[in-house]
Amino acid sequence: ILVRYGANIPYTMVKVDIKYTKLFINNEWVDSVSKKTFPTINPQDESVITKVAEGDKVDIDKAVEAAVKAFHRYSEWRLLDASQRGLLLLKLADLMERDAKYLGELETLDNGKPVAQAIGEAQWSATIIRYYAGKADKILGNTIPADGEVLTMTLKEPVGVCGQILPWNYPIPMFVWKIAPALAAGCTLVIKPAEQTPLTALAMAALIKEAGFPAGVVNVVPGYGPTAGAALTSHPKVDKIAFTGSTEVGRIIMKGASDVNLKRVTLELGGKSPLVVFNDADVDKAADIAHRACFANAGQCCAAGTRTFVQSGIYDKFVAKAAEIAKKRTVGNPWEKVDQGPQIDADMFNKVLGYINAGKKEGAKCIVGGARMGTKGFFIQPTVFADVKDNMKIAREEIFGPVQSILKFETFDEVIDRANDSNYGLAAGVITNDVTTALAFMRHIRAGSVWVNTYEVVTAQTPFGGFRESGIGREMGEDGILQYLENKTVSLSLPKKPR
Ligand code: TXE
Repeated sequence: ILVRYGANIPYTMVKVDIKYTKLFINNEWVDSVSKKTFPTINPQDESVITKVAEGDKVDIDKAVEAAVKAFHRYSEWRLLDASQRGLLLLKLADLMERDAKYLGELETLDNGKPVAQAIGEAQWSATIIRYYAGKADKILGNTIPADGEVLTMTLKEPVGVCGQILPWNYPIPMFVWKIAPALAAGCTLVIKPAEQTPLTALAMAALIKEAGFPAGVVNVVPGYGPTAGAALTSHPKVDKIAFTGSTEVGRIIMKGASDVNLKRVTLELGGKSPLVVFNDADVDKAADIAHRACFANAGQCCAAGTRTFVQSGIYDKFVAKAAEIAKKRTVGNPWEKVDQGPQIDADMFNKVLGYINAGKKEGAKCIVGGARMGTKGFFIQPTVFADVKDNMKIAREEIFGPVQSILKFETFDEVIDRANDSNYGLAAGVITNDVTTALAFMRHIRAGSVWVNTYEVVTAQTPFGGFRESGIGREMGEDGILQYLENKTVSLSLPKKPR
């Protein structure tokens, strides 16, 4: 597929070579058993990019079988020294960096995000692999001074065969968040990428093979949620399921994971995160942080700060500034230097426009945007609503699009109550120059990540995940690898143990 970089990036034609469209099972590229395929759509112009093998239950069975075999106690993978697992991950990180431009371009084609951002995400993802590569041989158990004549220790062991179901909003980072800690821990994997964005997951599979991971350690089966995803979730030989996506499907996953066995479950789900701006903040800086918190990745971000609470003393000034910034946001061809590309697909496009209409109907003041952009592709104008009330749909439900809701507040306790009045609890931000306010905020807010005078600081080293219906468990950092480990307690009889 030929695409053209635009005027603001050196003007070249690039050929985005689509090398992999089959299932990746046991280090081989195979058709689905049914021979069925499904189209993946370019959100920029709604054209079919290519067709990809469509995995279903039988293909998931084959992939799980490969992963079970690769997890056998005498398998090549299980007999590797932990440090060697780390080296394989380091090699994978190098290959990702080598191919970051290609991976980013492939992502822009499939997902529609601006190409510079997509390439940056591939490069950032390599740093996450390196973090977990370093952890592979630093997984430590304890020795415990247990009562009685015993010597007791704990062994941290891989959970086993893991199913990992991915979303489409950050396909490369989400792939890496899932595989890196799991492989460092020594698990084997079956991954189902989102049906909207299967291409980079397959390109990553090719790099995993090139890096030298033994057959069956990583398997990638594209397909749909209710078929391939459900089969993976309820497979009796899968020990753990990790999922990122909607809260609605998160509930289905939890149920499925307890159908035939009792899988370990980690869920990273939706959010409706508050960003609270106090009177003492610098309005220009605050409006800028709030804008990026909300509109990054076309608003398709689970941690997006979508409820902007602004204290009454600076409310009018803030609203004017927020509108000014949103109007300047560049939206369009993702191969050019733009801030925002299209939404991912027709469903999400219609869903977001539906929320915008609901906002207007319920009486919020639409001060910027409020409509689609152009006539082709899933582009939506950056949209700002002021005077939003807590009970409006746009203040309660996850929109997952470029829509900012600004709400006014008077006092600290009032805003904490209102910010916490949500089923979600993924993230929150506060902008203030008063350290006491910041400290009190971070204590009282119910969210997995809290950012003070900044937003969306997410790194390999820091745990990420949600309170309440935003999820279960944490990814990244030390917590991330613990989710892929069992803790085995071993006690040895030790007569006459000195105490
Ligand atoms: O998510 P789904 P969708 C939120 C966001 C968005 C909404 C819907 O609010 O508007 O979810 O998006 C697989 N068994 N987020 O429909 O359906 C599916 O194939 C097993 C937040 O895209 O949850 C895909 O691989 N798997 C979010 C993955 O689940 C199933 C990122 C996510 O799809 C399944 C994306 C089933 N029954 C959307 N049904 C975040 N937390 O970052 C679907 N899937």
